[in-house]
Amino acid sequence: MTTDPNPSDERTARTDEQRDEQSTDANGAGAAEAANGVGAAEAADGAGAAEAANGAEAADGAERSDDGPEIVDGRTIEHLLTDHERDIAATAEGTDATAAKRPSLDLPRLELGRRDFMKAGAAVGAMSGLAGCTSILADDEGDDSGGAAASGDHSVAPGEHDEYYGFLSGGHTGEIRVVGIPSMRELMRIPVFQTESARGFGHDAKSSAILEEGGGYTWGDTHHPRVSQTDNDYDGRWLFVNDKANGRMARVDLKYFETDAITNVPNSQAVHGACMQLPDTQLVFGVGEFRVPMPNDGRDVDDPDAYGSVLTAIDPETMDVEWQVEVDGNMDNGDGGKEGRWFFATGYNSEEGVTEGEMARSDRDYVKAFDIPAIWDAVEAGEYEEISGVPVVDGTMESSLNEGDRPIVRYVATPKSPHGVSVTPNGDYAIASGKLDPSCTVIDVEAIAEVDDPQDAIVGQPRIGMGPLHTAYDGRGHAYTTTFIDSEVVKWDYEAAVEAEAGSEEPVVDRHDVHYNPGHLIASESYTASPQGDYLISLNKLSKDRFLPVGPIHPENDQLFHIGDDDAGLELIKDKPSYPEPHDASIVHKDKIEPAKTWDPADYELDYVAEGEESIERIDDSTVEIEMWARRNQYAFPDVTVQEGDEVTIRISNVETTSDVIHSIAIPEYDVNLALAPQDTREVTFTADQPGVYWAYCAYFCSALHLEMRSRILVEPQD
Ligand code: CUK
Ligand code: CUA
Repeated sequence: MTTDPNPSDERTARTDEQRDEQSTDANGAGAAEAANGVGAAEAADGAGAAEAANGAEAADGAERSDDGPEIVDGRTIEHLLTDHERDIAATAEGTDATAAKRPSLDLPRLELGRRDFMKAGAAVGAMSGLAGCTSILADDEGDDSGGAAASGDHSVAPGEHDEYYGFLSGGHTGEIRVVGIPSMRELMRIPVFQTESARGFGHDAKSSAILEEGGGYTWGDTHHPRVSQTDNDYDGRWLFVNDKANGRMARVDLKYFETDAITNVPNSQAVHGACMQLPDTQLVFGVGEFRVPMPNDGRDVDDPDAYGSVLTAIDPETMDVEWQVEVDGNMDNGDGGKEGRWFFATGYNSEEGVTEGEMARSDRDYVKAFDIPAIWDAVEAGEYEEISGVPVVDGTMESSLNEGDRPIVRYVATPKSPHGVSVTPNGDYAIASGKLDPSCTVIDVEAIAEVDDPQDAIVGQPRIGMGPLHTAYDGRGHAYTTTFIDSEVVKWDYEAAVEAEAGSEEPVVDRHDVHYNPGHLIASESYTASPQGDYLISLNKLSKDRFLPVGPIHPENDQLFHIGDDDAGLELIKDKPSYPEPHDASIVHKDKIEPAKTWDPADYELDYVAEGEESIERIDDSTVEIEMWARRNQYAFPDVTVQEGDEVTIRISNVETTSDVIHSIAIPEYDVNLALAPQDTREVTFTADQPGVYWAYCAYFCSALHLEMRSRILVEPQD
């Protein structure tokens, strides 16, 4: 850790200067404006006027509308968002995107640079529809939208292995996808919150119980897959992922690439951010998003003031909820400091509204810095209320626990609705992305504990572009931020941002168009203390015209960049269409994951059924237990006879020891379907309520006699 134990006076002093400068704006309204004051700062130091000279409007460039602060030429973020929505609508309604790429002759702004075009486009309504689709014009670096050759060879030949595992969330498919990087080949899918038949998830007793104990929902919305760490490096043990929809946290065992626990988080809807206390995964955090009554049992249904949202701390071993902290406002994303003390969460809706208009009214929201040891102290001192069986500590602004010299939550005001937050690899800074503000906010992690006013921990506020969402790192001092509205990945130097004036674009060293409208991005091992700094994936929400059309629901576009050569800059290597919809990813070097080749029966709670140990036992009038095995190309029993109405339990082992020889047992009309990796044992129970003959068969193509691998289930009618 290289964090300076004494926060630099210089930084603090300069921040004060910046704030003073910002508050010289006549329209300033105290701290809220100062935190938000990128536009104001530009106007004050004359840069705004210089910029305005390029655009359509000049002297009134600093004019504010009721919609909020001016961003570009008198237009507010609301205007630009409206333009962006229109752009998306035009594409969706069949406007030929290729035609749109052909510059029309009556658009004299074509020779303008890309950013000038942005401004001109915003000022002139006719062009504004294209504002979100910046790649339609050649940029300074030339048109690389066809996938220009990047320096070096990043191909992976047939039969060769990739360098990295990429773990992508699957959004509302409820799953995790595993891809190889740099090939972007999809290697596996891991069902998490949904039933899935190829892997039999939610079909056998064990995975059904996981889903049932996890609340019994049939779907989830995975956003943030994070791999466990030891000493700030991936240990390859687990992957944790949130369910934004039903407020849950799941754990995936990376020995078997299988979900092994789901925790249904109480007092919370929409567990959004997911990450952990570092350096050693001491806790897993779920960041509560939607505010609800606590407990949500019918009380206070129409009293939004009484709603709350919580940060939830989960023990990674037991997956039990340890405690929760209630805070003001919505929360959004989160990330842990590298040193174990601080956890950061962004938020929106400090207004605590319930409509879109109410939620985006205020010019500032907060990054909340949670002091984890102080929270533990409060829990151990009994300073909590137990709600739904969980200790809930009061971390709201008025809480007595936030008075005194060791507040449990520090509220750092940042511009309007910050979205992503991530801590730099050296642990020095937490960087929050503005979403509805063009800046990122650099917070000095060490200073959080020292400053009287949390605002003073803000040491940089570079202007990044329109709609900054998420930030990743290369380990060489660069941050890479996606801009949703500009459709770019912006590379910037975060130490330079600390040196620069607030609102300065100077820290930006490179920017590259992406296609289109990126959400998260991830660089290899970016969430550790030592990112590899070679690859980066931009997870783009829209693909528009990039692939063969496949009907009205488009794939997303995950674009792979090589970022290892600072002279060459960001080099686009490939587009990969993605089924909806990855939000976030973790990229882990292949040497840090050790997947099992076959099951170790010691890892499974059920007794293995070896050849010769098979049995069919009638327990009572209506209960039958079958223990059997599968191997090429047969089951232990060619047929099994039961009586109509019997409750039948089948425990079955795949006795193969050869890796990749997978069997399954599927029983038509009884909704049974178990997948069995070598040495695996699974169990299923069903009620044989339909008399008849049912061919149990193996659904995995396991050998030349795979189709013959069958067994008859004879259900005799009751007379
Ligand atoms: S969120 Cu989806 S793009 Cu859930 Cu991390 Cu930002
Ligand atoms: Cu076993 Cu097919």
